[in-house]
Amino acid sequence: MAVNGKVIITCAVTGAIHTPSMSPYLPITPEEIADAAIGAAEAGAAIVHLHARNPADGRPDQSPEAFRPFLQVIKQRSDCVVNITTGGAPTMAIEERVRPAATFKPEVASLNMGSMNFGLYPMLARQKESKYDWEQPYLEGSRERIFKNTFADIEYILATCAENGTRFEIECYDIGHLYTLSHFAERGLVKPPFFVQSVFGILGGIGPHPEDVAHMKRTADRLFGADYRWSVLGAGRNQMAIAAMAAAMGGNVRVGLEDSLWIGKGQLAKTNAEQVAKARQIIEGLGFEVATPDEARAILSLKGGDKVDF
Ligand code: KMH
Ligand code: ZN
Repeated sequence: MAVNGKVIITCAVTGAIHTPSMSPYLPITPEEIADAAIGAAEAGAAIVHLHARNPADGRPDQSPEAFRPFLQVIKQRSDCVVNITTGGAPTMAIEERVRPAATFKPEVASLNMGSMNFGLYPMLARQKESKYDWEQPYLEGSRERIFKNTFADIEYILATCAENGTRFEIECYDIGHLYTLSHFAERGLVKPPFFVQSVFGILGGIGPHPEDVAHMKRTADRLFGADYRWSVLGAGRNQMAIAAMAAAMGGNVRVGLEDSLWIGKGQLAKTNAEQVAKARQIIEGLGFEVATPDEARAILSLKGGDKVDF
């Protein structure tokens, strides 16, 4: 799976899962998001996966205006591949979610392959105080919220982004999502090589057990053969174990504070770059090399960093 022994590290620097009270190191402002992305790229990430937040209170913000300032800085200071979320946050409508990718036409955008429960509320138990009033209802509300990605939603994102030459980080949180990808591939709406980001350990999706990782790969191998590039992300404390498992099996790896705030047991990561460096150590320890941005572009058939609209 790792093409010529090159492993693509994606770093997801802030996301919409964690809230500011959980870690003082979570990037919030455009400056913090740009610095985090550039630091991650310097540490070895070929791709940065980006969300935006309202700088006043850290709330997920999917307006193109919130993305523009850090996209421009990242482009000036790094040649890494920029991947813009279309997941946004589970509280947002699909039209709002797709707007930044439609506006800026990045090389990669995320594409979530199924509707699901997305339980964030257990994290409330660890949080003594909330810095901002939106945090508690946001986390608590995940008990009854669906992260909605219907067939029509997926078609809408594909139709909006595909004409821009944007390709997809196809987020699969369960085995059924691989079959949904297969359905869209049969209809010719997604083209190989598929960049499958399999997600382990979200409450509502597949678990983080080695059997789960093996079953995900086995099923993707059967459905897509040589037509896909496999990447994994482990949520929370499973992050590095899942990365190590998948890298040993020839997979690519995603890390970053979107997926885990930790660098060790009970130890908050101070930067995204720290997690990238740790993933890099694992990859190189296994005898592989990390892919450069241009190697990632070749492996994933991307259009090139000069063909984006920011
Ligand atoms: N937060 C990850 C588990 C997206 O941005 O489209 C999934 C994600 C979704 O990255
Ligand atoms: Zn994301």
